[in-house]
Amino acid sequence: MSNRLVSKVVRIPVFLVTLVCCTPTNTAPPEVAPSSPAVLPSTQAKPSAPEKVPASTPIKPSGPEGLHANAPTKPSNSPEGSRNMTTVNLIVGDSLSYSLKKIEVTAGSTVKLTLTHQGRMPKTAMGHNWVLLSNGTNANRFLNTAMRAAKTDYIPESLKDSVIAHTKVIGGGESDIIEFKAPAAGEYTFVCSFPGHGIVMTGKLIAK
Ligand SMILES: [Cu+2]
Repeated sequence: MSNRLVSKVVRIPVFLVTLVCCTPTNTAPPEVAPSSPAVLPSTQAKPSAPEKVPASTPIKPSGPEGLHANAPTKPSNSPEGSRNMTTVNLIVGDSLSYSLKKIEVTAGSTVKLTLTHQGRMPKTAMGHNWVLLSNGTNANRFLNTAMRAAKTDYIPESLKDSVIAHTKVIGGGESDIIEFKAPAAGEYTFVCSFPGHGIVMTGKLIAK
């Protein structure tokens, strides 16, 4: 009996020892746990790494880089920009036509218009411009006067008040960029005032 008791007594301590052993073993994992939090701070420390290479994206970047990449994109496409600036790309070539017959802009906005001549003919033979006429202007009368105004690039001095905006005359391979304030809401006629072109080369600018 005594032996059995002893054995039990011995066994119990062994258990206890085992538990004790286990306990420290459990204690060890907690140490691992703190080490894992240490990994987290290290992640947070990543931003500090970029700080060492400051030129790259600013402080909070690494993870949310995508977000940051999007962030700068939004400002560039900010509604303010689109509201205040209308961009128009108009193409012409070795024929009597504009790529656009109708141009819509926001009334009062700033319009940036690029006229590009993709043809090969020189401007003396196939020159084009873009002339926006004010309301009430008789286009045919304007064109008849303009065709005799070669010295002023086919913009007649006497009818300057009829012109809201215009590009210069360009030939093949050339382009011209102008900026002007879109007129009040309404429909306006634009023409090419190069001799003989305006009857066909015409369209409407609609300000809304
Ligand atoms: Cu023309």
